[in-house]
Amino acid sequence: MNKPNNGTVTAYIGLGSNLADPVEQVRSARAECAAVPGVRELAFSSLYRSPPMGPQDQPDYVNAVMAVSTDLAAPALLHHLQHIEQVHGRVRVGERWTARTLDLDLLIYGEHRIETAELTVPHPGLSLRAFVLYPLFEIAPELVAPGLGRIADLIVNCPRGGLERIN
Ligand code: A4P
Ligand code: MG
Repeated sequence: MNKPNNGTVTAYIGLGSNLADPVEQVRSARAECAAVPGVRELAFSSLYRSPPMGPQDQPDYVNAVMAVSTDLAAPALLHHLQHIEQVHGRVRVGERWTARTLDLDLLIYGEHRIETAELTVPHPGLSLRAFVLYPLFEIAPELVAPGLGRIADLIVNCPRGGLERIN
């Protein structure tokens, strides 16, 4: 499913929010991602709730993963995602892993491995994070993360923690 085809790549975007109505933040971000020129939605996971990774004095997160087909280059796609974060009032503070209205991570971009100052793909946290692996497995059970292996194998070593699917 993630083979480049005629310049079109299947990419996976991780969505997360734990401020200002997280479910609505994620739902509206889905529509905004799908509306980016050169991006088409292929699949969208269930919404999942989980306790925060990182500082514990922040609300639970709502997460989801979206598969898209895109003819945008990876940096261009990232810039669109960052713009959507800004529109959602995302404030970047000094500390890592603090509460946010919206976080959009480029998890996988076709079969590409990218290592630049602004972009690491596959996303470095992918293989350790239940809130990424479980929704990813839901929509792409056969997927292989370039350099990391099959999602189905990664998930075996990643306990769910407090991750729950939201009905
Ligand atoms: N960047 C590099 N590679 C990528 C990529 N593949 N996708 C750079 C997106 N961005 C990438 O990101 C910092 C820089 O990463 C960007 O300038 C970009 O060029 P940021 O969004 O400004 O900072 P951040 O998100 O606070 O930092 P970080 O380390 O990316 O945090 P994460 O990994 O996004 O984690 N707990 C739960 N339960 N659920 C969550 O979703 N999320 C976080 C944030 C913490 N705890 C969480 C969750
Ligand atoms: Mg981020």
